[in-house]
Amino acid sequence: MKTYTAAQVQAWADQVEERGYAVVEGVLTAEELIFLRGTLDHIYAIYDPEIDGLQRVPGYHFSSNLINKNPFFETMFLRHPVYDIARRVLGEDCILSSLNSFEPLKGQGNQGLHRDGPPRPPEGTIAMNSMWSVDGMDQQNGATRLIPGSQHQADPPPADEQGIIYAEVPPGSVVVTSAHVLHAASANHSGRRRRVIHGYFTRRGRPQQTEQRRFLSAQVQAHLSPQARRVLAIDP
Ligand SMILES: O=C(O)CCC(=O)C(=O)O
Repeated sequence: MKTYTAAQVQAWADQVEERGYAVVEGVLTAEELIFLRGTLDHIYAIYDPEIDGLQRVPGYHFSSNLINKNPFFETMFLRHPVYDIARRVLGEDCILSSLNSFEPLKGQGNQGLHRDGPPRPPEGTIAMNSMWSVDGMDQQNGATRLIPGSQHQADPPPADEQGIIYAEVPPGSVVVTSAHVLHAASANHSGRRRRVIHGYFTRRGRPQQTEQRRFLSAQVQAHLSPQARRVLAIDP
């Protein structure tokens, strides 16, 4: 695993605050990408909204509650430098709100621009997404698009999408976004695979999208590390 200096981590955190996003390449190794491609396809195939809390999204492969599905996910969200960036942006005691994965299928995925929550309140950024790209993203397979700087405003999305950029990244990269920046998945024109894992972090004390203590099995909870328990807000 690559290590980064505190100054580099701070520079990414500053990018999230100032322009709404940062890109960290090379977070997942080639071996991990092979493992994740097989594992996610299995997880998509057996997804059960009754067990995992969120409805499947039509036109997408989808799974929520990933930590319950494979031990790999019990530590992935704590990985350097992504968790370190989350702590800089949201505070040392920030928590994981949810760990989901989705993939727009061919011809699908053209989401409208949105914020993952309210416009940024006066106290600052309250949540941050980390999008772990398993296949790489470009404009043909549905890359995330966003309007840099829009986290500083509360305006609705502009109809002409003026100022949009596409987060085109190689496999293994993580795109970190402020929850308050206007962004969306785009249409997967090519049908090429576009699996992404969404690790959504928020400030401690805010509700989790997946209430981890409720949705993680007793078996999984029993062998989580103390650090993972803390970041998943398992204990009151
Ligand atoms: O995967 C992406 O490109 C963004 C997904 C997203 O914004 C959402 O599902 O709300």
